[in-house]
Amino acid sequence: MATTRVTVLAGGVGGARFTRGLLAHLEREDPDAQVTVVVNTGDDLWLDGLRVCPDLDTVMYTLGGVIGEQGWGRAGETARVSAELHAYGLGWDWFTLGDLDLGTHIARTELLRSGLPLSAVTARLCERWQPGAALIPMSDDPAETHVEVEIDGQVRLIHFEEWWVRYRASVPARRFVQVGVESARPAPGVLEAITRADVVLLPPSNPVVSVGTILGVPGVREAMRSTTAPVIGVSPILGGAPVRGMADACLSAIGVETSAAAVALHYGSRTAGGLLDGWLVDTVDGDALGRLRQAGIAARALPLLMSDDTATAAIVEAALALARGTGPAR
Ligand code: FO1
Repeated sequence: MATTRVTVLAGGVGGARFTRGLLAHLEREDPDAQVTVVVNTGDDLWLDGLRVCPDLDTVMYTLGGVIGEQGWGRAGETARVSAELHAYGLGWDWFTLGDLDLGTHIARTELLRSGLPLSAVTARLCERWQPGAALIPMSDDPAETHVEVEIDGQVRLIHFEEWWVRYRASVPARRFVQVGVESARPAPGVLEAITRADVVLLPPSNPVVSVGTILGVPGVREAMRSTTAPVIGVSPILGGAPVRGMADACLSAIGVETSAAAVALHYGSRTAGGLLDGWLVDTVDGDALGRLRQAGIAARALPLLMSDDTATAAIVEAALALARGTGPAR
C-alpha cells in the first residue's frame, strides 16, 4: 500500500489539537502515513528584537507535548524575563513572552540571522520536539496580518496580535491586510504538499485569519483547486458560535455569517469553483446538511467538540471517511 500523504492547513490551537488527534488516529490505522502541516504565519511579529511565530509554536509545542494549558506558549511557564523587559518599558505589557518560550524566539532569531529561511529554521527547531509531522510555514517571506481599526476617531493599522490580545477583537476590524503577501512565495514543499496529497484537511482553525491567510499566499489557492486530493473541512463554528477564539469577529469583518454552513460556502464547493469536497458540521447544525449538499459539498454531522483525543480521533475518522467517499468531482 502506497504511503498515505495527509496535508493539513492549520492556524493555532484548533489546528494543533486537530493534528494531534489526526496523528493519534494514523498511528493506529495507517502508521506509514506522512502528515504535513502548512502553518499560518500571519500572526508572526517582531517583539523585543525577536521573531515570534505564534501558530508555528502552538503546533510545534502541541505536537511536542509541551503546550501551555492556555493553548499557547509552554507548559510550566514563568515570566521573569518578560517582567524585566516590561520594567524597562519594552515589549507589550499585555503580551507575555514566557521564559521557556523566549528560548524558542531567541533560537529562531539567531537561526534567521544566520541566513536560514523560516522553513529551515522550523525544521531545525522541530528536530528537538519530534512533532511526528512535517511543519512548513505557509511562506518564508513575511506576510503579517494587520487590522484596520478606528480608535479614538483615528483609523489605524495595528498588528493582528494587538487586535487579538490587547483588544480581544472587540474593536471592529474594518479590514485585514496581509502586509507584503503579494510578493510572498509559498515556502518550499507547500505546493507539493497540497498537489501530491491523498487528502487535504482544513481543521477548525480560524477561516479568515488562519486558513484564509494561508490561502492568500499566491499559488496556494490554485494548488488547492488543482489537487486530485479530496479537500475536507471541519467547521470551527458550532451552533452559530466559534468553539474558542473570536472567529465570529473575523467573519463579520468580511461579511460572512457566523454559521457552519456559511463558512463552508465561504470556502466554496470545488464543483462551483471553490475549495471544498466535504464539510463536517456539529450535530447541532444538522439542519445545514441539505444546503451544503445542494451546493455540491458532501456533508456529515457529528459531535465536533475536540474535548479529548478520542473525540478528536472520531472527527478525524469522519473526515477521512468523507474523503474516501468523495474525491474531486472530475
Ligand atoms: N495570547 C494572549 O491572549 N495573551 C498573551 O499574552 C499571549 C502571548 C503569546 C506569546 C507567544 C505566542 O506564541 C502566543 C501568545 N498568545 C497570547 C496567543 C496568540 O495570540 C495566539 O496564539 C495566536 O496568535 C492566535 O491564534
